[in-house]
Amino acid sequence: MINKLSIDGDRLYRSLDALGAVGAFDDPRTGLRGVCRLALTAADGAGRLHVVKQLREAGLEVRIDQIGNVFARRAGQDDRLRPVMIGSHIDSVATAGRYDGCLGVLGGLEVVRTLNDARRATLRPLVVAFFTDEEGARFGTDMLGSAVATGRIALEEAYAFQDRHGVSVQGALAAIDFLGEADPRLAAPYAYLECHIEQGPVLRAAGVDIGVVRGVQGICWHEVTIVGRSAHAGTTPMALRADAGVAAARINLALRDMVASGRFGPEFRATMGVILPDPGLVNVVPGQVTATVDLRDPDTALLDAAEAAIIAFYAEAARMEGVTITHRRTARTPYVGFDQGIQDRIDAMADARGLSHAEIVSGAGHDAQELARLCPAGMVFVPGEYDGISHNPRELSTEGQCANGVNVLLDVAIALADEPATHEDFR
Ligand code: HGY
Ligand code: MN
Ligand code: MN
Repeated sequence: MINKLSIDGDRLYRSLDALGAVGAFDDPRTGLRGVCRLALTAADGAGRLHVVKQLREAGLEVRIDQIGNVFARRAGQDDRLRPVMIGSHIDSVATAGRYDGCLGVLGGLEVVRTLNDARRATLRPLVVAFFTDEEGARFGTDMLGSAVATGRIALEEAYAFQDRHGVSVQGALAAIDFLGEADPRLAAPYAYLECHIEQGPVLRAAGVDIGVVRGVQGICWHEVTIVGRSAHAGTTPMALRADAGVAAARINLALRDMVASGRFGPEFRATMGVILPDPGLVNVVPGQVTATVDLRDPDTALLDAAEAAIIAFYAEAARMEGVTITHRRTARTPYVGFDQGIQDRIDAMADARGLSHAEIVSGAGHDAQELARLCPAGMVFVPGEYDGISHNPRELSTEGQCANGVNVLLDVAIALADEPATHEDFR
């Protein structure tokens, strides 16, 4: 049975704009207003307070756990039953737009507002959630909060992660007063749903309204430390150099060659996002470089092979440049497939609304891939303009695109939240 309710697209879009103003900055590169709410910074703290206030105003009971995850609960007619959870993240990268993650959290709030307006109860409780540090851009590993909630990362290990300035996750949580008390290990919800922008060109190019996400590709991150010898750029003969900058460049080009080789499949992607020379001065051969490597592949075996290949190349680059190269694996998740039943429901609800839809594998990581360890999980993607660019202030999904996604989210959430008790609810 298809629900007859629809969300208020204008209210949703205004809520995205309002949150987008928190941690906003004027980007000199694009001339656009971007968003910078790096995890657990003061800006993230302000964004959290902004969203928690609205969750409470919607009548939700808010709980904050020990890793700063926030869960806002709408009681069900039978409150003993496991909830349907709708979530995502509101932390951002440093050059973000206003939709990445926020669409899933504010979309969940819009679902609740729509049900409240219609005085529509659901059998099961609903929980709207946002998870700590999904991006991993500050403390180095992605999906941190949802990984702790689902047991992949231990709380004490997560607390100890530090940013470049030696600030720990625990210290940063306390600094923004989101060091909650609730147990961080999440009781399994009945189901988990996430609406998210695609962050790529596929849906928009195909003219498709809704992406039915089959799963999330594998992700592997390294932090690479290259130690050479700083020296005078003018007086040091080339043969006497141990240039950490050239070694980093060799690794970056090796990544590009690995993609071009085709050895790791047609979808393999590799990126050196961080390249920090020390001392980083015009007339000094770089004595040290801190770099990162980001490998992605929907085929977990090929991702393993790619990681082994780049590790082998680190040794080769070290030999060629006379430097030492060490690396630390900071993120590693295999391909994660989503629940077929939820995918089928997304298909059906999109059809019922006359929305076109297509299957897609997510190029980006998401909290849903962690929740999939606990319960049936699924994602609804919406297209984006400008080739779906993301992690860039030019990121843009229109009001209509966002409303389509959150309407399908509403329909699937209601259908799941009205499903009767099973023996699992009383285990
Ligand atoms: O890196 C990612 O895939 C996500 O944006 N955290
Ligand atoms: Mn995201
Ligand atoms: Mn992101």
